[in-house]
Amino acid sequence: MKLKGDLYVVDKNSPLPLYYQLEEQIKKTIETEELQPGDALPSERELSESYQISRMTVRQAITNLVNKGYLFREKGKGTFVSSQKFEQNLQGLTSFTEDMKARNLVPGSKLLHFEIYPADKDIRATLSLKDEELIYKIKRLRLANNEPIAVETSYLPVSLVPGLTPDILASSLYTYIENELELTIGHASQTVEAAIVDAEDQQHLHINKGVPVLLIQRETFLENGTPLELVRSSYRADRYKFKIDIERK
Ligand code: 16G
Repeated sequence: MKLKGDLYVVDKNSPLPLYYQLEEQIKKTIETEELQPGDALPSERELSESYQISRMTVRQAITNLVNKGYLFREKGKGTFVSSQKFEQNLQGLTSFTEDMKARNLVPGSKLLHFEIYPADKDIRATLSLKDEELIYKIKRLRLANNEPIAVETSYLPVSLVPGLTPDILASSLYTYIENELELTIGHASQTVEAAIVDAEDQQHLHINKGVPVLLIQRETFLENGTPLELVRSSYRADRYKFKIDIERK
């Protein structure tokens, strides 16, 4: 990183903590694209010498920026600037495949679990199923240009979506539902909340222990109101953000 002139200065008399001042300066160099995605950050030692602050202060600033998704660390190599976060508009009922293609990224899926079993009480209630009706439980790791983005667990009634196979799930579920089964997906209700992933998903997503994710639950219905799917997904909060356009009526 080439920090220019006055950027080398932190104000030791300011009430703002030094780590925060450094954090803001590094953030500025990323936002103004002085530092580009993939660029290496100077070492902790170099930063501590240039700014005349302790390495602990530098480390604190860097850790905060890693946790906020601006930087990422690679063992033995250093700290680098992350790519921009993927932004998804919450207005449209789109599929993961459509979202990624719209950004010119190559969508990918890795099937982690595929099972057919009689729905338990909770899922039965959400999907308005009769007793003992069979459902699919599908867990997929979703990727963009081979980078893990989300872990997605979906429940769908077998009677509504017959013939689903691991092969089909390697590409788009919605394409199969709409093009092969000729069903019309109508609307969905979705919630987003912060959560901490379990150890298994943390490994799939390549994130550190304790790093928050965006937990999204979607209930999707066909045009005629029949419940189609219940999906719980953990999205990497360091790589993904959701956008909502709001209007004052
Ligand atoms: C999205 C949907 C999910 C749907 C999937 C189908 C969210 C939070 N979830 O990930 O409900 O099952 O797309 O994707 O947006 P596909 O057609 O690419 O398999």
